[in-house]
Amino acid sequence: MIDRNAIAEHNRSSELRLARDFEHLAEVMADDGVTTAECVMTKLTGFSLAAPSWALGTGGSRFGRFPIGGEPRTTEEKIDDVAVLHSLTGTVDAVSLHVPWDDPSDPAGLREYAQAQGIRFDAMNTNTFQDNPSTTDQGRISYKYGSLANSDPTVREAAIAHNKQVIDLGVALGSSALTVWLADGTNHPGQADHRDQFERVADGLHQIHEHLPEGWAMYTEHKPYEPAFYSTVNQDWGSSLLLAQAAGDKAYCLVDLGHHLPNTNIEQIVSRLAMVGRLGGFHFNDSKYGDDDLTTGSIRPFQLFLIFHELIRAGDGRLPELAYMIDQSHNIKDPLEDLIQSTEAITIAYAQAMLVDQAELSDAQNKNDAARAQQILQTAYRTDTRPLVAETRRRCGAAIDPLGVYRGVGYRERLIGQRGTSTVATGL
Ligand code: PSV
Ligand code: MN
Repeated sequence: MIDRNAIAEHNRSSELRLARDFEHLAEVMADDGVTTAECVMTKLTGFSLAAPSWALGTGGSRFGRFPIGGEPRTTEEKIDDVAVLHSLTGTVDAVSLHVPWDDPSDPAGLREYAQAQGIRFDAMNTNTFQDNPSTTDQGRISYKYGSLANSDPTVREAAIAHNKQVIDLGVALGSSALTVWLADGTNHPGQADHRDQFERVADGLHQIHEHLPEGWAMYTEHKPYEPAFYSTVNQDWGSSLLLAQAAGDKAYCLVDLGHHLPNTNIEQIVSRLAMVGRLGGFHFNDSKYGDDDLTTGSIRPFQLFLIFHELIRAGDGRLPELAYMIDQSHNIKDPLEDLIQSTEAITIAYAQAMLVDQAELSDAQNKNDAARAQQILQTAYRTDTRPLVAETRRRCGAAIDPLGVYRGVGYRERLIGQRGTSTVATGL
C-alpha cells in the first residue's frame, strides 16, 4: 500500500502551485457562469472507475511479451494493486475479474479481502475464447469453432454453463453484472452461416440472461474483428443491440473504445444506444489502427471528450450510472503507471464535458449556427481542467500528482522486491 502520509508529504510540494491554478480556474468558471468548480468537483468525487484484473500485468502480442517484474501473482495481489491505484487517484475503486484467469477458491474470503481495502467487484467477465480445463469440461469440448455460436450443442451448453457459474461467483463476490465478449465468428467465407450463428448466440445469451439475479445487468460487448478475421457474430453496435434485445430486459451494450473500425463515430453510437435505453458501459482505451488497447486519451482526447459530452446530454446534465471501466494492454509501460495516466485522461475529459454550456449549444443547434456550436464545444474542450481534477484528488486524500508519487515512493521497485522479477499475472 502507499501510505496516506506519504501521499500528503508529496502533496505538500505541489500544493501552492495547485492552489494558484485552481483559484484562477474557479474564477474564470464563475465569470463564465456555466457551472462552478465546486459543482464539477462534487461530480468528479462521485465518479468511479473499474480496473480490469487482466491489465495489472504486462500485456503483450503474439510476437512477444516483455514482463516488467513485480506482477501480481494472485487475484489478491491484483486487488492490492487496484487499492494502490485508488489511494493515488481516488477514482479507481473497483476491479473487474475475468474467469478463469481469476478463479477464486474462496469467494467469501476474497470479498472480505477486497472490502477491507475499499475495493468492490465490478462486472464479471467470462472466457469462452480460449480452451481452459475448467470451461471446456476438462478438455472434452473445444471453443476452436466458437462457443455460443458453435454448431455443436454440447459446446454451446458448456459455454452457457460457464457463464452461469461466473454469475454465481459474481453473486458471492457482491458483483452485479456480467460482461460477455465472444470471439465467435469465422475466418473464411462460407465457413458458417451468418444467420445460424447469430441465432444461436441470441438464444445462448437469452438462457444466460434467465440466470441473472434481481438487480443484475448483462453487457454485450461487440468487436469487429480479431480473433475471427472474416466475420464476427457480435461485430458492431447494431448486432450488439439486437443481441441485447434478444437476451432480455437486463441486457445492455458495452462500448469498448477500441472495438470500432477506423474513423467510426463512437460518440454517435453512444447517443444512439443511450436513446434506446441500452447503453450499459464502457471499456476505455485508445487506438490508432484497431484494437490497440493504448492509454486512454493518448491518441484521440477530443473523441473522449465528445463521448462524455454525449453521456451528459443523455443523462440530462448528469453522467448516467453505467459501468465505467478501463480495458487496456500495457505492453511496454508499467501497467500501474498506464492506468494512472488513463484515469487522469478520463477524469479530465469528464470535467471538460461538464463545462459545455448545454443551453447555449442547444440554441446554436436550433438556429443551425454550426460555428457557434463548435465554439461552445471547443471552449469547454480547450479548458485546462487539470486543476479541478487534481484538487478533487487532494481533497479526498489522494495524490495531486499520482504518477509522481508512484515513482517517488519507488512502488514498482517495492513490488519487484516482494513478488520477484519473473512473475506472470494470470491470463497473460
Ligand atoms: C476483447 O478484445 C476484450 O476487449 C474483451 O473485453 C475481453 O474480455 C478483454 O479484451 C480481454 O481479452
Ligand atoms: Mn473490452
